Amino acid sequence: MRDGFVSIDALTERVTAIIANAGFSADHAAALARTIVAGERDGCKSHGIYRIAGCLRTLEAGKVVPDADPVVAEPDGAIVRVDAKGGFANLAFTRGLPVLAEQARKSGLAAMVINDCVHFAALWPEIEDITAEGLAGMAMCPSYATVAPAGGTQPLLGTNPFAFGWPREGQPPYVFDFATSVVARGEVELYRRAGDPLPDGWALDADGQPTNDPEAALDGAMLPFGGHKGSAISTMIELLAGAMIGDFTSDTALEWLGTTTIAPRHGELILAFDPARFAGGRADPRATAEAFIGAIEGQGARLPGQRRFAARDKAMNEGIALTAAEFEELDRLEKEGVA
Ligand code: NDP
Ligand code: PYC
Repeated sequence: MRDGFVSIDALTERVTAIIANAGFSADHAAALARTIVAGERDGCKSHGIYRIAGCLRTLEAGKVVPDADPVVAEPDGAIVRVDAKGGFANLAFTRGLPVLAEQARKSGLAAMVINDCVHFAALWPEIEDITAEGLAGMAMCPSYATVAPAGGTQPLLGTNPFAFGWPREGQPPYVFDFATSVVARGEVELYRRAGDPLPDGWALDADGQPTNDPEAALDGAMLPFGGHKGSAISTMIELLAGAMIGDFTSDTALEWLGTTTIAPRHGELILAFDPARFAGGRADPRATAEAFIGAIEGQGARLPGQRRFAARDKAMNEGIALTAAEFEELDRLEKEGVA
């Protein structure tokens, strides 16, 4: 087998089939495949096909409901609550999105609360769904305790992703989406697989000492980005998308799951804003934003999301580049599942 290219449609078909054959309902298989293939298409390897095995292992461990039918409750004011019923978050989000968008247009601001979901995914696909509605969006969730708070040495916070998007006319939205740890845990896992040392400042070993060994980092604690600042943002996510929505924080999520080798269960908080409603007719917020974003680009700075959108364009023209090892992994998953 050699490195090569696969079309987005062909990869989507293969990933959907692998997930459905493992026992997930057609709706879940489609929602999971969409997110995983989007990760590969956009050059986000830490949340691409490498995650398929984790999804299947989570099912094998009995820690995700493969045919969960998410229920969207009648909105409670601006709050749109979706009960994921123990299934992966992706389908729950898709079900809640039209109601979230409608409520955001009605009130200017709406929040989707997803409870009891299993979560492994990047957040930018959800954010792009919100900006496609002409709305600005934010999304955040805890994870399981793998990150020490700044000044501490033991895992307590999750890698807690935080994402934001702003809609733009005639071009891709402004989107950032990052782990509040120095990098996503998936990235450390990819270093471990490649046998490469971690850069300085990413992690501590189990004794609380700085380490460059990915194995020791996975057994120890990752570090928040930006020291006390990342630590505080990560804590905010524990409070808003854990405690406030009546769901697990990262420490209780790990307690419930007992391992970091499969996907964690917790909740997610997603906010949608209608910019025109917030501006109240004072100015055109989209035009002001364009001028501001243009000024950033005018300095030669790259925008977050730009690398991803360039990777997407390339993948749409040339197909998605996979290594021989990745093709072999897909073959193996097709033939044997995670056995
Ligand atoms: P990165 O550090 O790779 O990227 C974070 C963001 O910064 C991206 O929006 C990226 O844009 C942007 N960016 C990177 N470099 C630059 C630059 N030089 N100038 C401007 N912008 C830049 O991501 P992370 O490793 O922190 O996270 C990866 C993914 O992991 C995220 O999608 C996150 O949602 C996911 N994750 C999910 C978790 C979960 O529990 N579900 C937990 C933790 C992370 P671009 O993409 O264009 O490079
Ligand atoms: O990459 O940090 C991560 C992660 C944790 C849970 C899902 N993704």
